[in-house]
Amino acid sequence: EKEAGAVPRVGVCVFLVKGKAVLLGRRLSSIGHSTFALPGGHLEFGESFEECGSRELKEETGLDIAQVELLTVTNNLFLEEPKPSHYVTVFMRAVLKDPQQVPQNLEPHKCDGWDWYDWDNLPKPLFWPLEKMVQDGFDPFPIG
Ligand code: 8DG
Ligand code: MG
Ligand code: MG
Repeated sequence: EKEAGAVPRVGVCVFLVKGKAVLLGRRLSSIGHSTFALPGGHLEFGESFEECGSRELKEETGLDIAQVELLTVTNNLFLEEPKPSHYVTVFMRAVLKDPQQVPQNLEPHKCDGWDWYDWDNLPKPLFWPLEKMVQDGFDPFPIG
């Protein structure tokens, strides 16, 4: 299925890891509504992946992140959505700059709230691109 004039967009999202937990929030955006997803958003013109991940984290959660590293990229088709979309999604990993800093829900129209979830006890339902990674055995944690 082709949409006239539609193009793939680049999403950048972040596995913000703390011990064995990651930060997730329930989406209120139309794509993936009410599913748990990583913080992240659209790559802006001229940005690096690291800059985009840091900016989106700040905008969405108020958190300052460090050690922002590229993990993997997936190709995600949302062709059945009211507005069919195609995202090349870049997954980064990062840690908190200040381990004491607490997430704030700065975009309450887009997210129900942020919380830490143990990787072995993730909430359901996950946003499907993330669910697929989990099913495939993807592990966002650093070795050791
Ligand atoms: P922006 O205006 O702040 O740039 O955009 P946003 O409203 O924050 O965008 P988003 O939907 O949160 O993220 C952009 C796209 O990235 C999203 O529509 C689809 C793709 N994406 C995935 N997996 C994930 C994920 O786990 N979290 C987020 N936030 N986006 C994801 O494929
Ligand atoms: Mg955003
Ligand atoms: Mg977002």
